[in-house]
Amino acid sequence: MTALRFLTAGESHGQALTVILEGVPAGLSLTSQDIDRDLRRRQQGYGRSKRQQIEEDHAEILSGVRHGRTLGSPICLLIRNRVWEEWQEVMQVEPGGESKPLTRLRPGHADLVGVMKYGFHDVRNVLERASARETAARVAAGAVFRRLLAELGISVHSHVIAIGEVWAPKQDREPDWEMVEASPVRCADPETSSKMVRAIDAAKEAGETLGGIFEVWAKGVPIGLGSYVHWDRKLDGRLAQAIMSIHAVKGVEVGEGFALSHLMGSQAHDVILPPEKWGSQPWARATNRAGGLEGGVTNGQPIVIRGAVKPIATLPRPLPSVDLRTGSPVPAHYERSDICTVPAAGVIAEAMVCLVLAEAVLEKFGGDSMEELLRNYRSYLQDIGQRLPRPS
Ligand code: EPS
Repeated sequence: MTALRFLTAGESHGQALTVILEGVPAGLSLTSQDIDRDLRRRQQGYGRSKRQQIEEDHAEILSGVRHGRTLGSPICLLIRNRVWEEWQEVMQVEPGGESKPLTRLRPGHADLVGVMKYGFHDVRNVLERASARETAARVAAGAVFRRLLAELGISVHSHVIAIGEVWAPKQDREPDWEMVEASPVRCADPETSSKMVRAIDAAKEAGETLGGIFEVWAKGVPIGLGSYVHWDRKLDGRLAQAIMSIHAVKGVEVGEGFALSHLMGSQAHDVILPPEKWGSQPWARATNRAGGLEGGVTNGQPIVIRGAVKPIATLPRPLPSVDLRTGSPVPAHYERSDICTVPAAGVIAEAMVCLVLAEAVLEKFGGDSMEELLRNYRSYLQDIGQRLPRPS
């Protein structure tokens, strides 16, 4: 049984999204503001659709929390869809309700595979759940896991390193996270940010969409999370799956990833420094090409993991397609769409990384209460000669 899990429910234009989290220890301080902060970050980013101006995502905590502390019981969160007002008839739960079936399939979305798989005649039955709206529920869950990790001194950030053809300059240093948060595209370099904004404007003008690459950093992660023993317990594999599960992600890279494959062995690894060179970091390394993971186990360096996002499939200037009902050639369906979701995808990836890390922490250290978890954690850190880092 996994130590931690969550289950989301909800359609994009249904009444609400919900998520149930199980396995969060008792005694963690949690308020809806902790969650709303991340929900807001997910909604931002240059190139988002009008939908984000309609919604003002807010998580109502329905269970599992009392007087600002978790109880150890399942936590149920609810995020209402403001659009529901206008979609009540189309999305009516009870029998009846009027809605013209959607039949013009969008290549690249789940439309075709979904209608075939479930035997539907109306693409709306697929797109309502396949929509990336579901990620609001994931981000809400991730914010709870982020709170848990913060108690252990672990923090998780993301930034955008490419949008379309525009790349941020390569840097070995940690990005300035305040600059990232201040950028409309979540990129720390102001010049690159402006270029990315211009690229999004040009794509919009052309009726196009744009993909890109985000990078997630997890800091303060102790050495020893994950496993080198079994394939399904390797933490790099679990992180990759979690990132790959995000809508429109088509590639995942850990540390220097693909670039390592072109180097000689002597150039590709992170030399272990002698203790006199450790500074504040135990088992310090000269570089972090492995992205904080060796043998499927965290090595105490920051975890660095990237996701490649394809341009989203709902195109303002639709691709040629086929009508599901008649079989005749038609342009694909279009209502409205984001031009670029890469900044938001980074925030969603933070949530997924928080889930995987919180799960790995609970597997290793256990505990029904935060007190018990922290006691176990401190004792491990003491054993390996490391102090609990301060959250940054
Ligand atoms: C999204 C809400 C959706 C889309 C988007 C993500 O809203 P609507 O369908 O009402 O415009 O903007 O969904 C997709 C990217 C997709 O491919 O389905 C959100 O809240 O993130």
